[in-house]
Amino acid sequence: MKFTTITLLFACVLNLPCAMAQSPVVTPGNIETATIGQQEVSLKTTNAYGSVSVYSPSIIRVRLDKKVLGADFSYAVVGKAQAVKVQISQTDNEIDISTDSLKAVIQKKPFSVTFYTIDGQIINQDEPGLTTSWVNDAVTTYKKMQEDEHFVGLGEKTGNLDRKGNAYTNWNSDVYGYSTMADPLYSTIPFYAGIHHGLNYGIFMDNTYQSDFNFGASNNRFSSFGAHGGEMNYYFIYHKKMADIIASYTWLTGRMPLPPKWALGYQQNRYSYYPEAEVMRIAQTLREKRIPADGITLDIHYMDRYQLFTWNKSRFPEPVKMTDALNKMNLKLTVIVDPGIKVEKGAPAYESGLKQDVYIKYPDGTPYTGQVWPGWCNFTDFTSDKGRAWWRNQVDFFAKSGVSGIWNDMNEISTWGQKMPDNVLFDYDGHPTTHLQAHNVYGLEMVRSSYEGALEHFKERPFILSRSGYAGLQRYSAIWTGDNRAEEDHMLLGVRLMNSLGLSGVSFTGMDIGGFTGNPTTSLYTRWIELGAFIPYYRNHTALNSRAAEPWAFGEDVLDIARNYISLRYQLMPYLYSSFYESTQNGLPIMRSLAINYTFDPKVMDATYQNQYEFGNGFMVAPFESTAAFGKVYFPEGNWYDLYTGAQQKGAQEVTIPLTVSKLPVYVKGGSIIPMQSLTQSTAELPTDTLAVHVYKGSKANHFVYYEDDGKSFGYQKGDFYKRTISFDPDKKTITFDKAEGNFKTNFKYIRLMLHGFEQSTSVKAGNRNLKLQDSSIAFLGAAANTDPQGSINRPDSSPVKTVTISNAPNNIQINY
Ligand code: NBV
Repeated sequence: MKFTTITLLFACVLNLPCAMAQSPVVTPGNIETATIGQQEVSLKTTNAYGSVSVYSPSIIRVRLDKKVLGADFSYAVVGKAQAVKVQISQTDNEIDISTDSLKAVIQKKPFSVTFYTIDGQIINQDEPGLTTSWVNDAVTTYKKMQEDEHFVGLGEKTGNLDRKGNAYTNWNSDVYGYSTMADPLYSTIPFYAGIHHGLNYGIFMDNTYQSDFNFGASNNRFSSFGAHGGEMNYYFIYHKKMADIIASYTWLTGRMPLPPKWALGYQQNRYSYYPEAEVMRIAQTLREKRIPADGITLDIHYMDRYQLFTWNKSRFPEPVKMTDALNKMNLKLTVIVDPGIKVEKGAPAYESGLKQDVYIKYPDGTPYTGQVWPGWCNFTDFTSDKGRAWWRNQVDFFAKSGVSGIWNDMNEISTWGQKMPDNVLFDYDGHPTTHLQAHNVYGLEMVRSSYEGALEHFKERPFILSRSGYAGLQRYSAIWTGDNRAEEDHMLLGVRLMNSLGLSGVSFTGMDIGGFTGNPTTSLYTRWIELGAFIPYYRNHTALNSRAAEPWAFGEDVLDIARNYISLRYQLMPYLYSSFYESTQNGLPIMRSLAINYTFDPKVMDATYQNQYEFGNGFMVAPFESTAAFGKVYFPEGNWYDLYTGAQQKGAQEVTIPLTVSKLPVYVKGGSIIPMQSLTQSTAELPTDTLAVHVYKGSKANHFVYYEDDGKSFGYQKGDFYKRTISFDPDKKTITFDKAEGNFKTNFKYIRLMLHGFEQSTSVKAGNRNLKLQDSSIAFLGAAANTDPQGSINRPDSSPVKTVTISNAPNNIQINY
């Protein structure tokens, strides 16, 4: 042993081939110098440069590179480092960095980092033997796998909710009809959370190169994250609660802006509705059949030979007239855009892009030309100011046509699923780079351009939808899960994809209801459209050659059921819109994996229950294959109510339930406050002036922030909103309506209290008046079934309630029961 070392050293001194120096794996080695600042430690190690800095009391950032750290630049991070009270001290062996909520200990020889709680529990630590290392340009950080550690997140990833035992790659890809195990899919969100010993933490690696994550995939030693180039740059987030980790992550990468209310309504798509007469037929049928709806979407056939910023004049001779007619029916039009600009001499968009030099190029200065719909195309460099400005101007074309939403497709960047050359150059906002670094942010920067263009040119709040993206995409766009299949397990996979996106900061998510490729069975379609009522973006879409998938395409029975659930969605609009508002404030998703509120309950990681989710703070949805006759549901702690019958269920129980195709299992958490309105056919239609406030008796105090505004303008940013907190306190036996904030005049003059589970109560006290409670019942699916002249196959269940109507006074109302 000794002999070998001496020989090696000797060889190195003599400048002979030196095995140690040539190790293909380079680690940082020992810390040689450490410069300690206010809240940052800059490091020089044997083989690397680094910095460990406090970003907020709960976020510590680690950067490492083999060369001197470059300029700080990110497409994802918008939160600015806060001035924080930090204590930094060092000994010969380590440097300690402490905030009020966490502590990082940097070991000097060799460099490695461990994160602790303030009371000294290890939250996360570098794997001591592996730490961070480079293989050529690829950098990876290895974390010690903690005993019984589980992992969630990473955005749009297939597989189980619990990522343990699997590895994933991020390289945005066009994956037509992907399998339920495919990886990667369309978007990249390098953020995940680890859970062990009653602790949870988040790690966001901000690196846009192809990246890899390994959560103990065929290894029993570590979890790891790394990228094929660039520096190691990660943010470590610690809070006691998962919800706060998501709040910190979305503070860092931004939150969803308040969408227009119409985007929360039902959207009818297909690839493709044309010509205009067909679009109007769909619109009229929705209204005639009393299927509430807010939007119709046009796919690629609206364009002239797939050329962007054109209308096919024979199919759509008068687009403005059409959008006017649709708008009069309270239906908004969303149109698709792809990034590829057809190379065609004389075509206005192509020529102006060329003149303004906005296309991505090869190193020899010629534009990169790839094939998509229109044939050979050039592609805008959305990572340049110039490219984005050009695109923003083009968006005026849609504003002038009366379009309300922009659907960004193929933005992975997809060139017919072919590999795009590595040597295509991008501006990367003044940090010129190749396709290798820019690929994963192309979609993000495209939707940024569409969003900013729409802000400039649309009169009202725009709706932007994307297929691809990178961390932070929620600032500009909703996302849907691409070309799924009309298969049972794909429907359930879609739920997990959206739950995972929600855990990763993206709240506004959807999937193609009914499946994009293939044809769903009648029962699958039925279950899927029911589920859609409990999905943030409710989009029915199908491929070019599949059979019709409008709610009336599967017969009268299915139409009834679809109408029931879409109508329920519209009655829930006050609850849903308030939940969206909440998400704009704290980043919490609308679809919440049980890992958010019941993080440490081991049942949540059990694959049997991994598809269950909360919808907002009050509902729990249990999706099952449409073919199953029975299903197992896990009820977490607390008490639960069957939405339809009001039947009560104690929490912390696994229960087998019978299933019917006509009903989606939905439960309400005890303590929930759920505002509802009368049925409307679109979000633009005014409901009656009574807001139904459902309160479900539970043993824990709860509150709900009710939010209302005009649903379309930016007035809310100047105070034109109506916001009030409604609280339920089981100890004091009170339901309190706080004073409303904001200048918006609420639509609701009355509040109808709907009390569930309050069997013993006969009256309430509002101010000093005693009011008698009426015994009543509510059928959540009934209202729609009753409007069906054929009668419904779905015998509406009903749930017993105690009700009383009070005036919606703008001051404090206190009610005792
Ligand atoms: O534009 C056509 C389709 C679209 O309907 C679908 O939703 C996208 O995911 N698009 C993909 C292009 C490729 C279809 C084979």
